[in-house]
Amino acid sequence: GRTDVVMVTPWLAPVVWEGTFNPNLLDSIYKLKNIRIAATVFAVGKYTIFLKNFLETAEQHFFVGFQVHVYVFTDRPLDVPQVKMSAGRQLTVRSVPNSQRWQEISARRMELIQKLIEDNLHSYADYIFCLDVDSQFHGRWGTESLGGLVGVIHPGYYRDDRSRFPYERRPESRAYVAPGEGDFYYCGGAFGGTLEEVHLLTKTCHTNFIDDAKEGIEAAWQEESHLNRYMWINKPSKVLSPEYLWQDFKPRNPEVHLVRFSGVIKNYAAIRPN
Ligand code: UD2
Repeated sequence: GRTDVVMVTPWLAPVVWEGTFNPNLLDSIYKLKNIRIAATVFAVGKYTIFLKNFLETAEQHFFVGFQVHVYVFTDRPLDVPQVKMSAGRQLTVRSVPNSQRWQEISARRMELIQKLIEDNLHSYADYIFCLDVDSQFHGRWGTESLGGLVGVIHPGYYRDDRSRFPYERRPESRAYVAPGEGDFYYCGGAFGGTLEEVHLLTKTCHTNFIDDAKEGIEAAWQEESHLNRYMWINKPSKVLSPEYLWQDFKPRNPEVHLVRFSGVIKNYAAIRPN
């Protein structure tokens, strides 16, 4: 156990930090269940440059020893690098259109993940994680992260008072979180859970994003704002600490004993379409 961090939420969901779980015990339990993990990653436009590092480090750290199916969504299928995958692991490329607005590329992920699950993903996976591509793995991300609905605490705000969380604050948006409300500020760059739970999340966030757009509103942080509203109403059954999505530009805080996955430093102006 740990005494320097919160290990359980007020609604009794575990908050996963290094030192709060026994990886060997958990792996042996899930091995017997023969679980299958899907991961989605979007690389649209110039973001294909991040794929090699993402995929190579996933091979080293993401559910090693389990059945993993990575779905790469891209408009540049020819730029998807060949990465050697271990037995039981595979990669599928899905074509998606590009867009002139990065906000749209990022937000549209919700709809495409919803569709992927509806396209009979149930025959191929039990759990799914949806991850930003401009990221890399450094340490174990495994069975300790499994749950019904899984959120990751954003590394940028977890030490702040909730009044400083960048939730959508306009009541007319369907992503609205009122002052004084909200549990954590969760990342848009990593979330997951069972197919059923992630299907409901992506469908709800997509519908709310579209309904907002019809009224000329785009939430402050696009689908991340909608995800935060969703997870305020529908509490995650497991919460992953910022070890599960750190940012390379941030020095590691002492309570973070292990960075497992992190966003790489990027030049926004050079890689985004606008
Ligand atoms: C944050 C979130 C991101 C999303 C965004 C708000 C984290 C760490 N990141 O990141 O998930 O919620 O805010 O919209 O929580 N993409 C492309 N091509 C593009 C632009 C984006 O493929 O031209 C994809 C790619 O998978 C990328 C993701 O969309 O990882 C998010 O875009 P971003 O990384 O530029 O957004 P960022 O860094 O503001």
